[in-house]
Amino acid sequence: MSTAQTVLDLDQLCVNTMRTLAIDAIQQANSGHPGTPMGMSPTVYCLWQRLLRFDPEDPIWMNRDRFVLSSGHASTLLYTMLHLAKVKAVDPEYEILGRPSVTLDDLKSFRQFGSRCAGHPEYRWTSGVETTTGPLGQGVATSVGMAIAEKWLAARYNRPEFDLFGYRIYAVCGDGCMMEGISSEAASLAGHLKLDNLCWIYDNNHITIEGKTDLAFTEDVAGRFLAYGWNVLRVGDANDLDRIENALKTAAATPGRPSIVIVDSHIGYGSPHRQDTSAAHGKKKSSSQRGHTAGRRTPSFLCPAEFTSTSKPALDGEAAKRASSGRSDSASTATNFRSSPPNSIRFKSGGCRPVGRRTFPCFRPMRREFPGAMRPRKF
Ligand SMILES: Cc1ncc(C[n+]2csc(CCOP(=O)(O)OP(=O)(O)O)c2C)c(N)n1
Repeated sequence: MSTAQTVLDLDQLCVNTMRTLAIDAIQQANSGHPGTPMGMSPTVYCLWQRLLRFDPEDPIWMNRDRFVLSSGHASTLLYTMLHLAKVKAVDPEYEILGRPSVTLDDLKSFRQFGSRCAGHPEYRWTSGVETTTGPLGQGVATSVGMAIAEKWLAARYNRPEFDLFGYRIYAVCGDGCMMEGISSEAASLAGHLKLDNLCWIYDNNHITIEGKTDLAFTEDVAGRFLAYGWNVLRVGDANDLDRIENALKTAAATPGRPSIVIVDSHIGYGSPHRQDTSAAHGKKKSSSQRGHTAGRRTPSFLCPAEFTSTSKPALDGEAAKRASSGRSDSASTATNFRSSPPNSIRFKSGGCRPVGRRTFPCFRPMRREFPGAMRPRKF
């Protein structure tokens, strides 16, 4: 078998495993939203595998790309990705624990009390979740704040030859997010501020909770975003990894404007009776349908050996390689920065903190005393 063929097969295997694990988790919980994971697994996989600079071994590296799942109801899409990418867990003190963030057992306890796989993604509860999402529109709005934060950090601390910050923010959203006023306000601001570090990926499946979107939502989304000053890109087939990759790369290479990639997808893709219907949005599949979707009657929570091997990096190691090269670049940048700081910054003797107002921001973690609550630490 040629190398290209092997890569293709690994891509397909990973996408299908994301889909079947999502279905199984929802089936086991007897509740959840399978439609978007079925339709958008290829897009999310493509982003993580081919573009994202995110090292699963170090999910808190400060210059990592941020991934936001604004369609929080489709949380299994994120949990399966975190599981297959073998993202490591961190504790409330921001120490890497060595254990995976999302195990197969966590997926098996999806939507149960205390599970790492809560119904909607929760920040600081499941490592790799960058912000809590669920209320439609909230994730995309937060992503604009994140993009502003990155621009601020870069403007304040980057110097010629010392690029400490340069990460991108990706947010996956659906029709529900687009309908919310908050996403319009945030998108308008992002266009005004020319946030070219921001990319929204719009799951354009024409279906929402009540039925077809044209019951209530017929606006020209592309036209709206053009008017906001965004770079608008379109991918006509959510299963075409190369086109998705091209669009995301074009977005990353477009200066001076945020980008939106409109991906035409099929909700519940592969489900024999529910694809392209609102029934796929939030209903579990019958076990016979689950078997059909997978092309065979799979045992529950089947995870091929390619992804369970502990010695082999998940996702072909590409995401990790990209991030760890970025990490070592930024580590050496930081070292050089300290040893020979640019003229505009002076350091206290022996320390790495600049004097005067240009101190590095220090983001202390919040302590989670018990599930469901967060308390600020006393310093
Ligand atoms: C502000 C807000 N209103 C209502 C809901 C309830 N809700 C959850 S998912 C959903 C429909 C989302 O539709 P879409 O984004 O098209 O998702 P898809 O059907 O493609 O999965 C609704 C109304 C919510 N989560 N947030």
